[in-house]
Amino acid sequence: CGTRAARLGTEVRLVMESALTARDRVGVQDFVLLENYNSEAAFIENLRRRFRENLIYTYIGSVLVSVNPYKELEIYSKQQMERYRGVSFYEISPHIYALSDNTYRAMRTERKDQCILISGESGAGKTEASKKILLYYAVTCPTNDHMAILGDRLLQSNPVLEAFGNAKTLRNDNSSRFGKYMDVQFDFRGTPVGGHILNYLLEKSRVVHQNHGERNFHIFYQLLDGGDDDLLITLDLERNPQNYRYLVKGNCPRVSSISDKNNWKVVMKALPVIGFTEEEVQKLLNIIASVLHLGNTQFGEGEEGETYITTETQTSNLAKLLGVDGSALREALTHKKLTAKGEEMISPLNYEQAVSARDALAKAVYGRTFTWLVEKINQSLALKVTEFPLSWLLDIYGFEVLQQNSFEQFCINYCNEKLQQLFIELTLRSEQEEYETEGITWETVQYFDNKIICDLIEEKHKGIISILDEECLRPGETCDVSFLEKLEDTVGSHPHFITHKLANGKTRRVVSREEFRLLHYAGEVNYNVMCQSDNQILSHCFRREEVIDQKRPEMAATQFKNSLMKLMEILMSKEPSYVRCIKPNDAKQPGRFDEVLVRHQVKYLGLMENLRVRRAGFAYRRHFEAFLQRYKPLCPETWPNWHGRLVDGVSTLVNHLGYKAEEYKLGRSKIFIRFPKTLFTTEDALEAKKPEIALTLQTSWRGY
Ligand code: AOV
Ligand code: MG
Repeated sequence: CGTRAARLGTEVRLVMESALTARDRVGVQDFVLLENYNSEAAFIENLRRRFRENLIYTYIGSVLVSVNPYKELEIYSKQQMERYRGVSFYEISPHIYALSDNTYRAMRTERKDQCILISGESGAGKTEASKKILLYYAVTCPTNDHMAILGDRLLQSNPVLEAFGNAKTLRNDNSSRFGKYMDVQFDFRGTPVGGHILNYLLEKSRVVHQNHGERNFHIFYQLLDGGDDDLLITLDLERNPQNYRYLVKGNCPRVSSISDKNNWKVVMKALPVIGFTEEEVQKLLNIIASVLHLGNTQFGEGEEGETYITTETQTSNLAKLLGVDGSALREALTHKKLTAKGEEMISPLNYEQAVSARDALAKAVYGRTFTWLVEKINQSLALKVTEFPLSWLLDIYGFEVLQQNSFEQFCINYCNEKLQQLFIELTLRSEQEEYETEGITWETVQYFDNKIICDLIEEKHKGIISILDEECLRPGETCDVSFLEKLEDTVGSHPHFITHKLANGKTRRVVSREEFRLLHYAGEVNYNVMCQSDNQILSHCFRREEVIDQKRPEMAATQFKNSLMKLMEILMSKEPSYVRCIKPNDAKQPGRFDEVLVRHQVKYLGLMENLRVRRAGFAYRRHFEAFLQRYKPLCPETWPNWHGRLVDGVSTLVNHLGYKAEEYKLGRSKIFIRFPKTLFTTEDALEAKKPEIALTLQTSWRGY
């Protein structure tokens, strides 16, 4: 009874939110209830008001919009989780837990695979959102001793993946530098019983180079700061990150918001939980150390142009750590193996080539270690039985524009284009279907479809990726120039593609001769032509590696495109839920709401269109049963129980409430209400009735 009363108290408070004064202060909790839903200014004002009150979540129908608070809020406790368990979306203030719970229940009752798509630009809060969802599942789902271990592993895999796959960038102190697609499997009781992670394109170039103000992957700094003296001696490492060439490029060894020492402890505790033996942990650390040593390997040039290693001790230690023969390693760093006419030939590398080979090796070693790490985690989460429904979670890197944008930014932004496409297709489609199945006339809404940009990138033979592939397969080092020329020939007239050349023969200043610009849905980005030699991402990260493997490469961009296509296919077959994350300011500070920045995101995320589609005439819809359950106290004929058909109950109720014909429509299973005002009046009436019905509620209120 006490809990009920508490819940009722909460309900009263929440319903209060819909009263006019509260609405003025904190805005509406669902944008569809905005009076002026066509106004972008009203939309942003609503976001701003809620943000000021620390209400970072707002709905657009079933889409959750989240604004990064950049501070810890007391809204993620276990008690909060309990509040959201089994409670319908609209009855309680918006929360990532409500979305998690709804998805979970939909999966159980409808037995359909679900997926939660989290999008937003770098630093908007995607990874934090994904962690909150996982935590919600791990804490609230029914479990037993065995499954508790799995929940623990799911949670513990996060700090490990973040240590190896995240880094401090200018936009986010804990930026994901890989895409993560995680699924959690549940059994018929709703207990999580297995999981799997797919990772996409780790930004390997970061291992050897970081922009100013950025860092390498966290794990390097964690090891140097947190590892005890004995460990560092074994690994032949010094504590100061500034001693390592791979860690000094960004000139940013410390980040005030990050404790490398504490995080190191967390990672070391997590590794055994996710199944790493002591020996494997040691191996892992050896590899991390060896990457640092590799970075410090220096070369000299002999009289005849041959290259030799000047840092001998380093190389011997390196060989020891990697468990390989010292002379073989020396040779690998200074020579290349060619196979011509079936014969193997060894030829020396010049200085630049040796430096490149060293960096390529470092990236390859790190990249493969990361893949191995994900495999290990997957083994520890693996499930034996497979027919149960799944809940998927997609957290990718957000759209980003850097000073210098190269192949990796291209892939990251392309990935975001695809997700946006999916969002457009699925929200519009499902919305349209809803009106159709309910027999309600559908009004078309104009929106920007970014398919045109996806096509520009991925179309067969004519898209940028195809052209890139062709160019990179050509022998010779001058592919950057010919790549740009070919792009101009093929896609030069595309409205979303720009180079320095203007149609009148003049030169455009905002794009240099080595760049092309894409007008993405989220903004304009200049990309370096990607085979460029000082960038070398493609030629090193992929070509050379692949050549070492003696395989003909399937080009990186195409590989990435194909894996994205597969991902989209998987996602299309699921029931999607969306979290749209917004970054309130670029300074990573709490309490700051930069309107220009927010407006830009609201625009490109298509939130206004989303809202318009959602409204398309009706602000609000609810299943007959839920509507009746909530408002039945307002009509003597439906209170305390209605025994007839649901639709008749709803009809009786709204007649009693005096709804006019133009205010609502009854579909096949739902009531559609045209104006927010109607709903607010009804909510206010319910509010006024609360004290009177409170006593009765203790026995009949189901806590909707
Ligand atoms: P991202 O995943 O969207 O960026 P994160 O989830 O890493 O962004 O969020 C960036 C930072 O914002 C976090 O490290 C937190 O400090 C803060 N933050 C985000 N959400 C919350 C929240 N709900 N409560 C408190 N602080 C939060 V990227 O991976 O860069 O695209 O690539
Ligand atoms: Mg992230």
